[in-house]
Amino acid sequence: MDTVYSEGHAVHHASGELISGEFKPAFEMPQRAYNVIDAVREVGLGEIREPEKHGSAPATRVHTERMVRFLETAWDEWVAKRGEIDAFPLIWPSRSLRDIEPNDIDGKLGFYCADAGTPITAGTWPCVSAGVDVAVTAADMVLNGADSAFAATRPPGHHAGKEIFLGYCYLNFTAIAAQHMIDAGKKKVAILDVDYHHGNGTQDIFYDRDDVLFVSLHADPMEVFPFFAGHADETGTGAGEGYNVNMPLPLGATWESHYAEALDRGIEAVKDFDPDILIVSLGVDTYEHDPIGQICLKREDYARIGEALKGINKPTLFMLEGGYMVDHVGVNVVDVLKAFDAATV
Ligand code: SP5
Ligand code: ZN
Repeated sequence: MDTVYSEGHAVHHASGELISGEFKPAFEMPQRAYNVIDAVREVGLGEIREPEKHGSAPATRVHTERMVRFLETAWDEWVAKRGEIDAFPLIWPSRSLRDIEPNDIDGKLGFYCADAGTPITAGTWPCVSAGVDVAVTAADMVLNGADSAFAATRPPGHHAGKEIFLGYCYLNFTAIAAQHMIDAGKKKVAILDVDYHHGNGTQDIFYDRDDVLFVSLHADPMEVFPFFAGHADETGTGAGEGYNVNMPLPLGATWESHYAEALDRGIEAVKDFDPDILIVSLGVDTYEHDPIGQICLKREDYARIGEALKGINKPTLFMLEGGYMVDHVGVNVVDVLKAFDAATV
C-alpha cells in the first residue's frame, strides 16, 4: 500500500489546549505524523508520495465557503487585534443565543470553533491546505485503480462539520476524499470510522444523503467528547435515513468484551451497502495506553482490525485520524495497514 504524505503538516503546532481545567501542552502535535511516517518506512509498507496541489475547492464541496475563508484569514485578523498567540474562542452561540456570524474575530471564533482545544495558529491554514492535497491525491490513487492507499494527514479531521470545527480538527479530510470520489462519478462510498471519538463532523456532512454511508464505532458520547453527537438513535434524515450507523461502546471496552462484535456489525453494515469504495477513518486513540481514551485495545488488536477490514473486499482508502500515545501511534496504525495488505479475502 502506498502512502501520501506532506511535510506541510508540521507548521501547525498548537501551544496548548484547555483540558481538565488547565491549559496543557496540546496532545495533537507534529510528532504524531513523524512517527507514523517512520513506522511506514520501517516496515516498508510501500512508496511514500508527495501530494499534488488542489487548492481549497475540494474543501468547499463539504464545508461552507465562509468557514473555509474564515480558516484562511482568521490568523491575520487575530494577530492584528491580539498579536502572535494562538487564537481560542471564549464564547459560543449555544442553544438560546443567536445564530449570527459577528464581525469581530473573537465572536467569529466562537461562531465556527466549538471547543477549547482547537486553536487557530500561525500554521493552521497552510497545514490544513496540505491536508486537502494529501486527501485528494490519495483518493485519486484509489479512483485510478489502486486496491488501497493511506493518506497520512494531520491534524485529524472527523470532528469538522459543514460549518463547525472542534476536536483538533479544522477541515474534514475524510469527507473531502469521499465527496471527491462522488464527484468523480462513484455512486456509493462507505466511511467506517474507528477513531475512539465519534466522527460528528463526517456524520453532519452526510446526514441527509444516501450515497455516502457513515458507520462509526466510538466511546459512548454520554460519557466522553464530543458528547452532543454519536448516539445510537442518530440514523440519518430524509434521503439519508438509515445511512448513518452509530455504535457507542462502554468505557473500558476491550476487543473481547465489545470491540470485535461491534466491528463485525459495522463491517456487515458496509457490506450490505455494497459501496464502490471504502474509506476508513483510522484513529488509534482506542489504544489501552492512550492519554485521552478509555477503550482498551491492545497492540495485537490493530492487526485484527486490518484483517477484518480486508474482508469487505473493496478498494480502500485509509485516512489518519486520532491517537495520542505518540510513541505508539505509528506502530498501531501501520499494524492495521500491514495486516490489511497481508490478509487474503
Ligand atoms: C480527532 C480526535 O481524536 N479528537 C479528540 C478531541 C478530544 N478533545 C477533548 C479531550 C478531553 C479528554 N479528557 C480526558 C482527560 C484525561 N486525563
Ligand atoms: Zn479521537
